[in-house]
Amino acid sequence: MNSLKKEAISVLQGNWKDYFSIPCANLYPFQWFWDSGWIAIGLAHFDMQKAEQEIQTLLNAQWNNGFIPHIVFHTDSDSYFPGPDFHRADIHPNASPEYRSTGMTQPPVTGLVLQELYRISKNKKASLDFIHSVIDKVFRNHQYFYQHRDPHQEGLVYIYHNWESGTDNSPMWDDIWATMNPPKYEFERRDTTHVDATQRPSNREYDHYLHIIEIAKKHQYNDAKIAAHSPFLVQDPLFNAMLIKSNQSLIELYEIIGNNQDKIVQLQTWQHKAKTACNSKLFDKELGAYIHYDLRNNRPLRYLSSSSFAPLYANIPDANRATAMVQVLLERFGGEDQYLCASFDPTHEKFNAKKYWRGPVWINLNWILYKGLSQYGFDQIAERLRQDTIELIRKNGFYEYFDSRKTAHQQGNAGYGGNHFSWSAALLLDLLEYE
Ligand code: 9WN
Repeated sequence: MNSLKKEAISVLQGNWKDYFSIPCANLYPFQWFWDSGWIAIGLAHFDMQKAEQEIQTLLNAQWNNGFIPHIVFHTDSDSYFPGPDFHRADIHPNASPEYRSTGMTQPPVTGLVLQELYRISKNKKASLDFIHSVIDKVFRNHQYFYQHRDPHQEGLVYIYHNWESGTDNSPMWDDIWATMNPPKYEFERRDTTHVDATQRPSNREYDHYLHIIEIAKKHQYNDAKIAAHSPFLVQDPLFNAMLIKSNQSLIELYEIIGNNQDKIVQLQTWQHKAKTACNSKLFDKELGAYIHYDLRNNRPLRYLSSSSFAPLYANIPDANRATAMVQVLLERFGGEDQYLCASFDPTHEKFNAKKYWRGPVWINLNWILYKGLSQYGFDQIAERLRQDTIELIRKNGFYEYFDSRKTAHQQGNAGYGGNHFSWSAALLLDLLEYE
């Protein structure tokens, strides 16, 4: 077996905790929503039972309004801040009585992950039985989003916290921080005891993160009140693309299962409206890709990031638009000195090659872009993305993120954040299959 593959499997085995996986020891000691999805795809390549258990455990923590939290605190650990005592999601009337969690969510990848498990499975019947047993929970999660996160019934759902985006420290949030003036909180950061502080957000940025949670808590995490009062309310192209891709996956899986015509019709209705809205509201003609929209302050956030191209994976742009987007991707992100794909526009003054989501390459976004580009037949650039991803990991190890500048890799290690990071290992395992 390829030695990189062996190492990836051992990272995932090391992060497996009996019935779920942690993203990374010490830095992230609990179960995270979208991490679990990516991890399940990797697990499926060598242990389908664990892949299914990962998803089952996540879905067990679903609230009875369909909401799935972004962190499930299965164990006590003081190596992460903020923990359950800060989040206090239990003040929401629908919170799970059994699992402690946050009161925010993350990009809804579960639908697309179920379809990936089915694709990877060598025992389609057994996989279909599993999918059949959980698919309605995922449908209810989508129902939650369209009922509670789309106040103007546009077909686009909002996020109310940067931690819901998954791309937590992206420079576009700076425009929102500029509208806020949170108090200076007294708290003890834990992340910077595990990772060099220059690779993580600043304390002042954390004040903003905590303040939004305090406002949500003041309103018992009530969605309508959050929509009315949260200073952060954003329609995110990555988040909506994951929901749209997952809608499509649910449609196709329900078709295989049969007898679910009502749900298929509902999903198709959401799908049509969502794709149309994405194309009309979130596409920036001048920049040539999809951007975020600040719903609180009614303005587009006109920045290019790796999220700008995620709609390719959900088949949102038509072929002409997709071709033009690929040009933009190559011009801005694809210089000869760059590994694909920086998380933020490398030609922009706010680009920071080392800091969290302000520039470095993340493996999950590369996987999303690889899949999206392949679907449209852009095989050459898709293959470059795949090779870049493999090379970054081969050179540095299974880091959380990587410097996009090729020169940085000539001077030693240029992998940043946590090491032995689960989704880097999981999605590499999947990418290796396309050789
Ligand atoms: C907050 C677990 C998570 C990822 C996010 C990533 C980082 C957490 C943090 O780690 O966020 O959720 O404390 O920085 O930005 O995408 O899910 O790996």
